[in-house]
Amino acid sequence: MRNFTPHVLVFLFTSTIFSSINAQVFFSEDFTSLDEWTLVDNDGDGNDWELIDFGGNQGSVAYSKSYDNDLGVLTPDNWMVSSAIDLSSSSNPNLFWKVMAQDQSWPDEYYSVYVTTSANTSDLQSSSVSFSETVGTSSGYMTRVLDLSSFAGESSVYVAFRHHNCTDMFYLNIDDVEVSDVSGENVLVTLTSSQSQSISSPTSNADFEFNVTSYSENDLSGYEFHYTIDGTNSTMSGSQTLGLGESEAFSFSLGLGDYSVSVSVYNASGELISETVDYSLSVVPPIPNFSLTDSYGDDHDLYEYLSKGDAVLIDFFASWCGPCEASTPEVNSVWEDFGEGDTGFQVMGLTVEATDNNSVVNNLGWGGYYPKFAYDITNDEMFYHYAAMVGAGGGIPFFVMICPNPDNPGFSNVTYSAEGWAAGGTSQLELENAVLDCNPSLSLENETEKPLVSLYPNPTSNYSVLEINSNKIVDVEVINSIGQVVFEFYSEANLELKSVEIPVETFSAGMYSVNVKVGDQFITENLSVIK
Ligand SMILES: [Ca+2]
Ligand SMILES: [Ca+2]
Repeated sequence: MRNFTPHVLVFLFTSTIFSSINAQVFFSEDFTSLDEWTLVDNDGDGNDWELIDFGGNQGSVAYSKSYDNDLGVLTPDNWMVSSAIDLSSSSNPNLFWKVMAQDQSWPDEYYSVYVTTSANTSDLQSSSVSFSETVGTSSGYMTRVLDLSSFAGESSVYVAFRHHNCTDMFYLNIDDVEVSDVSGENVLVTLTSSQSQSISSPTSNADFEFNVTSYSENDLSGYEFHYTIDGTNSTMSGSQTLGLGESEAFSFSLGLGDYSVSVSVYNASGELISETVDYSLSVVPPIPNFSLTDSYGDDHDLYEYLSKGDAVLIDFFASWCGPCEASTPEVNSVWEDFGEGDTGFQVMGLTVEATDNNSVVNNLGWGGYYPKFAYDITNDEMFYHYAAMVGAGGGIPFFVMICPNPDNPGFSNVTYSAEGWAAGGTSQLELENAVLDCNPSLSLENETEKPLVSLYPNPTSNYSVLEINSNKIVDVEVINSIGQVVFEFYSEANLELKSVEIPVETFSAGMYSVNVKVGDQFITENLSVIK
């Protein structure tokens, strides 16, 4: 399974488009449409270049697939050929573009770029100006440049991107294609590290790295990198001579906190040769806090649990995920055995599927009654944060257990993680042991303290489960506010524990009495239905 909700991967990286460069532009494409391109599905499988917006700073990008989560392995030969580009008034044209493999675990996409004066793919394929590479891993989009000076003065020039010679990876993404004249001294500054980084102890620092890339007509040297952190100016001198498209990295370290940073580059004569770029940078503890409302309407705050010494298991799932369905009842069993959140162990289920709303989450029917949370961007942020922290490959279900540091919750420890789940007891036992290792005051004996009757969730809008911890005869009636019986259940003495699902989805809003007769004992619970 490849990356399924890649929103945050790109979101973490900042980029600047080429239009900031002081140069004459002959062609500029940020892929809000494919109107300027002719697409050729040369392998004929019906899959071709398309647009996608991962929600990051790149906005919409062009992508071609070598693997599809529904179709499986693909062998693309997909062409994207530009409209005619008029370079008759150009003097030193260069082609720039940005490229990234979407899934860093499956990054070996191969592609070629061809440039010629014909839009025909066979002419393009034999063009004398071309570029090919296997993309590989990267921390965000990489800038590429191709010298088109041999086309200066031509009135119809075509640029083609071809995704081919690779299979079974994921998505090849292309963005910010530009053909422009390069003249004078220009540089582009990009942040190559994440805008938000975590540190392992309160006194550590995080490094922020910037790339200065030359788009200058001649080799560039003697430049200076200027940066301002919360109003304080500093300077670092460039130590290299940069040819066109070459980069030098500059970095500085910051401790815990949020910072306003701006960066710019000056040439040897003290003239500004870049855009001044502003960033909000932050250094966060390894366990960032989050506050979310669960699908039943209850509020949860991670640091509140950690501050009172609770171990917290986060279960990342999605409604379409079969292994998540298999893990849920076993995780639920551990949650119940350790007191359903009342005795020092919390479970929080966070979906990473953008279409999983409260209704989807409440109607999974997987037998999980621990708090679950409809999709929020926070879910994705936490998923990528913890997947990166423990080196997981991006699959689900994915579990992390946070063992509390009550005095400083941000520096609590992840003591257990699992990607995937071995159903049938193996993973369940591992999880139980991990809970006990983290919180030795907990005991599986908590199970025997389970109340005779419990009703959860309550309040509810969709369903509620009544559990009766007894092997006696059980008689259940649910009565509405005007005394009508709206649901009945009867069971002979048999099972030790009876679970009765109450069909709340058929009830209207209001208060209901759940009358339970267990043997000779009568118990009444109030059920609140919210619509
Ligand atoms: Ca774009
Ligand atoms: Ca194809």
